[in-house]
Amino acid sequence: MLQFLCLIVLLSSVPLSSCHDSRGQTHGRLRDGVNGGIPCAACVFIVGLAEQLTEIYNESIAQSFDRLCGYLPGQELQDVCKILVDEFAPGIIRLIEQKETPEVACYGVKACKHQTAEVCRLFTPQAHKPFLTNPANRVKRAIQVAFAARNRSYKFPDLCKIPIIKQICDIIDRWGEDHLPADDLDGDYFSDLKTMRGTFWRGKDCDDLNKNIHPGRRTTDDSVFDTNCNGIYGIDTSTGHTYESQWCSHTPQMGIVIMGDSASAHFHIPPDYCTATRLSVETFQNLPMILEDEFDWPMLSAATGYMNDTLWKRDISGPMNSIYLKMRSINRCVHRDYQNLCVNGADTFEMKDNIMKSLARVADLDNPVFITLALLGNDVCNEYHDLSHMTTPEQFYQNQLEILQYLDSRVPPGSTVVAVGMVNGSVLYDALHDRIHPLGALRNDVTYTQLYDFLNCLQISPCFGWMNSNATWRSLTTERAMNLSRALKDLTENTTFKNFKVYYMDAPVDKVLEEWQQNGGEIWQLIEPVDGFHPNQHANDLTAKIFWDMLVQKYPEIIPPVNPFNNLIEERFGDQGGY
Ligand SMILES: *[C@@H]1O[C@H](CO)[C@@H](O)[C@H](O)[C@H]1NC(C)=O
Ligand SMILES: *[C@@H]1O[C@H](CO)[C@@H](O)[C@H](O)[C@H]1NC(C)=O
Ligand SMILES: *[C@@H]1O[C@H](CO)[C@@H](O)[C@H](O)[C@H]1NC(C)=O
Ligand SMILES: *[C@@H]1O[C@H](CO)[C@@H](O)[C@H](O)[C@H]1NC(C)=O
Ligand SMILES: *[C@@H]1O[C@H](CO)[C@@H](O)[C@H](O)[C@H]1NC(C)=O
Ligand SMILES: [Ca+2]
Ligand SMILES: [Ca+2]
Ligand SMILES: [Ca+2]
Repeated sequence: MLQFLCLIVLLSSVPLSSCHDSRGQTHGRLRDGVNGGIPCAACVFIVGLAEQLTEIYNESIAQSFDRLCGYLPGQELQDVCKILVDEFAPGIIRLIEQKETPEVACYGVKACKHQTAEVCRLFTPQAHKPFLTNPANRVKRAIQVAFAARNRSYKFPDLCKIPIIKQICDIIDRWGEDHLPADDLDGDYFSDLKTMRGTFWRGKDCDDLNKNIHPGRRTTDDSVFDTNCNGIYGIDTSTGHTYESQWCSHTPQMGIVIMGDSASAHFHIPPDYCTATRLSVETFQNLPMILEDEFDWPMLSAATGYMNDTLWKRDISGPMNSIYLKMRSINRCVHRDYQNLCVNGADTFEMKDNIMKSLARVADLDNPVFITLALLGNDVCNEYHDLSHMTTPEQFYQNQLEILQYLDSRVPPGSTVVAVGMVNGSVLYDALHDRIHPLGALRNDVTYTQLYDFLNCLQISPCFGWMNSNATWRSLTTERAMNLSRALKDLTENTTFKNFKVYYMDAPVDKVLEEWQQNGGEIWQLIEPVDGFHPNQHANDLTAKIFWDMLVQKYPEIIPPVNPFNNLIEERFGDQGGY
């Protein structure tokens, strides 16, 4: 359970798959970090929350741990939680009772390890002993106190060996695999289950026993059945023709594909997970679904969103619009023809080595696609404290070229690819640095700067360069990102492909911020509060509108003409079977 409360999952925006990239680096399953890495962060967040609960409910720290375990969904998970608490509680409780900070308590039980010169700290001591003395001595003493509390040293257990947690680990293992639907009987890469890369990610397979029936299939004039899953089928008895041939077959239809990273998958951790005052037995109710979707919300995303937030009000809220919905409003025949091929932590290496192969399209049988290639930051974002782990412009060019060449071999003629440049992540620090993170909501004792420094101290940040209090690093990272964008622009301007035309577009971030501010908003309101890194629901909504407007203005030839039969389709087929 330690792994799953709150912020731990922030780290899932990093590569999870185990593979060697062409820089010869191994992507570990989760980054190792230093000073205890992820277990240390998990311990600090959980002890920090538990310690806040003691104040909120006027109870002992032991009672607060019980309370936290009781909030987890399912008896089995609660039982495991109690076992883990029993393992660590003696030392932690003694240290917290002595007014030590959550960090010192976690060093005490060896969840955090003193490996580098610094002691990694998150909270400003307020209800705790201030750090007047040498922090290293505090840590040494804490280890003795914790040991004395139970006469046995502490060791972080291998959580994935615990049966109920093993199930969760298995789900997480899937995150790094082939990015295909878990349940796809006919192997056409479409499914009729929602989570696990199912219909939340790609249009529903309306016949999962026939691989020739799926969203995006070009229709023939004579099929009475719904062979492309767009909810349009049958014969118009007044004319003797199928509705599909009358209203769709001769209109230009383009499916929507987005290939990118956590930003376009719409990564979001419910803020309640990290807010002590809001934790309750209801908080983690949707956790199973959220885990199965990799903490992503593609069905609410700027690229492929089609739902509203009413089902998950507690976890996520805000308006929704998407490129898919725009395309569908132009031609209702493309209903369900969307694919969100985004993976948390994806950079150009992972895209070319693995992710791009999850595209579902048959060049000679399917309709053309509109692909947005949006690898917005991970080529410069990782946990390492240096520039050498950032992709070079030459390598970026080469990777993107390989991706485009692969797409050329896979997409039907007449397709379109829009390659989006990198974002300027400097905005994150500028907008957030002195604001309070949800973990510090009770006592205003955690700013985003403190969170960034803490994650960097553990070397587990999803983006050392931009999530950094050092301005030199932020501008070096932006400079590299802009160089990569230039390389991509250069590539798109000097290369042609057989089956699609490729366009370059700057990431619409600046325009989104501008419009939001013009309407009286502030930039921090567009950023995910828990991770301080991703665009939130409002940003997704606005991005869809602005990206679409940019396309219409800059490249109007991309936008297909409106299907004159849309109204007839709506009248006859209603919601076309929904999703
Ligand atoms: C907290 O609980 C203790 C007893 O456990 C009680 O003496 C004290 O008055 C309570 N404080 C508040 C603010 O309720
Ligand atoms: C730890 O061991 C010492 C000496 O053996 C003993 O005095 C003490 O009571 C023990 N403490 C605990 C919590 O078992
Ligand atoms: C939101 O979705 C639900 C279920 O999909 C639907 O019943 C409801 O009408 C939708 N609300 C809005 C405002 O679109
Ligand atoms: C990046 O954004 C920051 C503001 O957050 C701005 O000061 C800087 O000039 C931008 N850099 C580039 C290259 O656009
Ligand atoms: C910021 O980072 C640069 C590059 O590592 C370093 O030279 C500089 O001393 C740092 N500045 C501060 C204020 O720490
Ligand atoms: Ca299928
Ligand atoms: Ca099928
Ligand atoms: Ca159909």
